[in-house]
Amino acid sequence: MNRDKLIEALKAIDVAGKTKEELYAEISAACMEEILSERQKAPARCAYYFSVEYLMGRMFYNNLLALGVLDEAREIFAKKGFDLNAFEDVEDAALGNGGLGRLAACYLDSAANEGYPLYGFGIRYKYGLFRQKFVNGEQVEEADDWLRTWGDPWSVRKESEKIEINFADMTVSAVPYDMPIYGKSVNTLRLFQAEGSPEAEKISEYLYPADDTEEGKLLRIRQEYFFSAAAMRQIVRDYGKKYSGNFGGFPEHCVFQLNDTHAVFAVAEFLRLLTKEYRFTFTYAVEIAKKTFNYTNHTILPEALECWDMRLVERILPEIAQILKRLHLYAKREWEAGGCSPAEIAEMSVMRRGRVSMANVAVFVSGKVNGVAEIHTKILKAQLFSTFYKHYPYKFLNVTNGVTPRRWLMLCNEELARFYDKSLGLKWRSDLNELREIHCTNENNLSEFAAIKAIKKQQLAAYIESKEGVKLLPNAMYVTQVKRLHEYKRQLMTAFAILHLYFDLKDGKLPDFTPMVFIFGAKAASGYKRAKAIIKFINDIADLVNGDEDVNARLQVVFVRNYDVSYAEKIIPGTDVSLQVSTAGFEASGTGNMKFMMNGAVTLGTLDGANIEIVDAAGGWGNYIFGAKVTEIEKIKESYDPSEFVAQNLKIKRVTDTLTDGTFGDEGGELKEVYRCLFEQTYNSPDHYLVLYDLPKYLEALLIANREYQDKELFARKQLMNATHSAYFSSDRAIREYAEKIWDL
Ligand code: 26Q
Repeated sequence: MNRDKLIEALKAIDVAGKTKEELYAEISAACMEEILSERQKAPARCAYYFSVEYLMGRMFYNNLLALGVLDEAREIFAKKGFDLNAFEDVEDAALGNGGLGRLAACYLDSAANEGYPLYGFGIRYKYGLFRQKFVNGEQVEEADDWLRTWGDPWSVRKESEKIEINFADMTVSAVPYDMPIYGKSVNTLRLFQAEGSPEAEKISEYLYPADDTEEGKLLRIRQEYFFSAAAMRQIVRDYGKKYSGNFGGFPEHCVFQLNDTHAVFAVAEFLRLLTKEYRFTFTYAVEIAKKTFNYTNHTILPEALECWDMRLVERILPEIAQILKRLHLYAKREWEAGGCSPAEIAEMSVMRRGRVSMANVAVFVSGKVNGVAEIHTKILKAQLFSTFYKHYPYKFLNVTNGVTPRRWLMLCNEELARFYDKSLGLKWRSDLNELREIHCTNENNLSEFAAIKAIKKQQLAAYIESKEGVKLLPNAMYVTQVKRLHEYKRQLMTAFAILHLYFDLKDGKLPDFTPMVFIFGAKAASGYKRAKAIIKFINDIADLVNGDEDVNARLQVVFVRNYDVSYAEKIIPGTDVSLQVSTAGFEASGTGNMKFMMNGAVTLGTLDGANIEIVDAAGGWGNYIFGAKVTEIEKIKESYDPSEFVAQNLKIKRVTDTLTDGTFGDEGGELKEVYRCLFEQTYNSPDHYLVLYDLPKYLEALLIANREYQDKELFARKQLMNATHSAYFSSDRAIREYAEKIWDL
């Protein structure tokens, strides 16, 4: 990359008479020209990342930062009278739902930054994750036509490299769009678009807006096969040509990472290609596959484990169905020979009761299987994959997630980054461990940090006022829960805690209460009724609280619309307390928790997922931990009876009663349904996620934090402790672990 040339090109851009859309296209094109001029020799060994989701967000600022021209470009255009912040209106590339999709994006960023050859494959959805509106407090989804206004200047269509994908009932062209990922190495994210007929185009039309399985969906199977097969054919054909069909060396040159089971059809396609097109034996093909594939698990929720009906697979992919059946028998034979019991074989089997378990295929064929936080990996070994673990202990390892400090610190919190520059020089930018040199007891550091936090809170308040029309209380603590809406994440428990505080404040019971603002952001899967009811409930609570003159100078609730990557970039730096309150054992890792930590928010949460490691790294002193632990849950459930619990605790009863006593409108009976789910035996286990059980301890933790917040210096110290001990949660560290322990790059 020729930086001087790029700067000259930027200077030469004339702003007069141009719309911001035109300028966006022109500036992006100038950057792309430099990025694409980079010629790199093909590396001897490459890693390929298979993910059905990439939540990239906006690429503009990220790319200018990576190119090292962001500050200068701001100046150049300011002089011309154009503010580059105008591009904050550019739509996110939201080709993902949440954690798993954003993780893929962070990993691409870090791999390029660290100089590892990592190539991503996925789907170029015409419509990304829906845009969320509220109508009377209820979520309404709108199509995310992300290409309409701003186009996609960061990708290049590769018409000539299109690949034909065959289904039993149609043939589809997979047209690649390549997005360069710029860093020490320039890698590529290749997204395939389905073309050919109106039927074909449907395959890449929509991202599935659920972050758990919807059963038996033909279109989902088509999507998964479509992109995995396109990627696999390209890789296998390129290799076959280069090494004249000698696949013995394939595992030395290629390594595959499956981002959850969503691309497991790539395994079947690989076996199909090697046996049908290259005429190798099935055994040979499987043995090559075993040296090449790896699998990351992101969830233990049973409803999110993909098990496809074999009749569906047979109908549209007969050859693939055949391959899966052969693999089933192949694995069975291996296990019989290895002395596994029939029960163990049934447990691990590829097919059961007419369904194919994508997770079992993935574990069987993978050299390495990893969980995404220490505790999650332990649960994989002890529960979900215990039989596999017994027979293949060497396959399993942990790689705790990470987030990219470029987007989640340097870009979203320039003020904090500049404070670090001033204190440490620039070396922390390539190694966050340097941040430990910042002394958290030094008064100067504390007051500078507190001033930065105050600025980020003001900026956030101004932004929320402009977007939502709500003026946040200026001198309050900002307490935030932003993530997908899921019962296990327990936004409902936060809602109950707020109501509890509300009633206490009304009753004059909290005399020393520091004003608190609760900020929510969350999308619910469009078919997930209970999650939608919880959104409505929180919006109704917001109306009640914010409209009540008795309390609204001390308590405020705002649920922002359409929470996405760009909104996160504003909310996270402006937060004091990060809520991470999932039921222990259910949140595989969480990654929002890491972004908050990096920006100096304290965590108030349960010992679940990566929270455990965050508290370890920052020191327990800096955070507020409460609630049932993973090791306690089973025992608690033996005797837990939510009705009895509430009968013993009338203040909690007052709160849960609001679901049914007419405090809020409930024409469709959705709140009643939430109520029944907490108390009635008809649900296999009432209050399955222990919302009520953990609520008293949650309140206690909130009130301790509220009291300690009055000591400004103490709280700033806790926050700075978190920020300066977040190096471990950089995706640079995580990607190095993948590269060393799994990919051998
Ligand atoms: C599967 C089949 C059909 C339709 C949808 C799906 C589907 C889609 C998305 C299933 C799961 C997902 C996404 C899961 C996810 O985001 N998991 C999160 O991954 C993060 C990164 O590892 C973790 O930090 C979170 O704890 C985990 O919830």
